[in-house]
Amino acid sequence: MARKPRIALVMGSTSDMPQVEPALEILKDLKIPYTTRVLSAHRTPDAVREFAKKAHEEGIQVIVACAGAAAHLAGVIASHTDLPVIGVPMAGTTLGGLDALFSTVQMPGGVPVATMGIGKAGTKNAVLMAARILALQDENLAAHLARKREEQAARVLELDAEIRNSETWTWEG
Ligand code: RP5
Repeated sequence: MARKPRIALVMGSTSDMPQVEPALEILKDLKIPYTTRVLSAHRTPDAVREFAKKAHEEGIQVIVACAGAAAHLAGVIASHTDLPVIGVPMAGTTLGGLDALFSTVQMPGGVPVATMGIGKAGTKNAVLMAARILALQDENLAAHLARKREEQAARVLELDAEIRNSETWTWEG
């Protein structure tokens, strides 16, 4: 039976897709049902409002909002809902995402947006942060996240061992 999405990812434009897509694999791996929308604070303001107002009653628990340029998406969503909103500044403009970072991170007091780093890494961390929020009330998910963190550490140590044994990266003269 299909489960209701617990996380909603919203992108300001389809041009943001390449920076969002890698994070979807993380959610699938963690078995967290999600939904994705393309909505723009500037181009479709009414649809953004409607989405944000209905998200909670539709079962969404965390919203990840990814937008570039003069990125108001996360802030506008946060102004219409009490759900946790995580903003991800998208790269791709002539300012390389710094514009979106400043637009997303500098919220006025009273309307919180948890802002991640720019681009793909930011989107990955946004869904991991969303998963950690859900894991506070979901023991299986908490265990899954802990396992993933251990696997990641093991992989780095494996690479470290490879480097230490390689003639390129270690030279004793
Ligand atoms: C933002 O403007 C979008 O999130 C995107 O990052 C940026 C450019 O959008 P397009 O002109 O490529 O549709 O709203």
